[in-house]
Amino acid sequence: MYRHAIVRPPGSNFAFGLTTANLGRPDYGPALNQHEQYCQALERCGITVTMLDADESFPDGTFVEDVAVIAGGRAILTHPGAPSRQGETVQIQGPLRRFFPHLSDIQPPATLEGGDVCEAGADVFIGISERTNHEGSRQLSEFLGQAGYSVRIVDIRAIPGILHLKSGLAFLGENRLLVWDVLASLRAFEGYEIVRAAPSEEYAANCVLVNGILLFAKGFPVTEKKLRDLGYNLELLDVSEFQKMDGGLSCLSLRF
Ligand code: CIR
Repeated sequence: MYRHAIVRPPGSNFAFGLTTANLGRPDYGPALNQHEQYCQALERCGITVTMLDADESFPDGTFVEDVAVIAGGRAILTHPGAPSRQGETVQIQGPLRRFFPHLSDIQPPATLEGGDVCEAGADVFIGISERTNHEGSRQLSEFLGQAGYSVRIVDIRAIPGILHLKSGLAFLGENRLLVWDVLASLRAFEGYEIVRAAPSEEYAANCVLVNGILLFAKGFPVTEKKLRDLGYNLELLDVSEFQKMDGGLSCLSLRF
């Protein structure tokens, strides 16, 4: 069960963040509204939401998931691979310390972003990506090992169009994963039941299971139906403005 989430609304310079999406410039008003809807959905899942102030110094700062990893009741600050995002870890320390007084941290030359970390029960998948390097995965594995997790590494650097591992992978509970087609047969996922996101609905793979409710992006009907047929209780959210900035449902909160 998750009880808390930390979120940060986008700042007015949100559109100046990093993106590869080619979907146009996000609109600030709708982005704020979608963020508000997202927070309300978390609350309906039984979560107490800690809302930080928007931070104009970091246009990508709304994607709080990338700056820390929380697992097994402990938290570790990351060291983002995107230089423009490295300062975000300073901004999140205070709020995180209120819940986790003893914060660990990933040390350079390691890079790691939380979007590359997918907890799946007793396993944690760590993606090696443009943002997370081997040293980052090694340091995080050590931290997770102490908490009793077993780590599986997934190298996604050759997969076109994927930013973070969780852009293409979500844990659906019950030993089940939702993945992009191109990831479906990777050895790292052996032993898991695989549900494939429909081709051309890749963005839908970034969904989040929160206390029995699957927060799922609006506009991906084929994958949505697959999941409903499997018995999931879906809550649809419009995150189109965040998609324009390569972000999605998981990126917008730190959950614990
Ligand atoms: C970035 O490129 O860093 C942001 N514009 C998007 C980060 C999305 N985060 C995530 O997938 N965990």
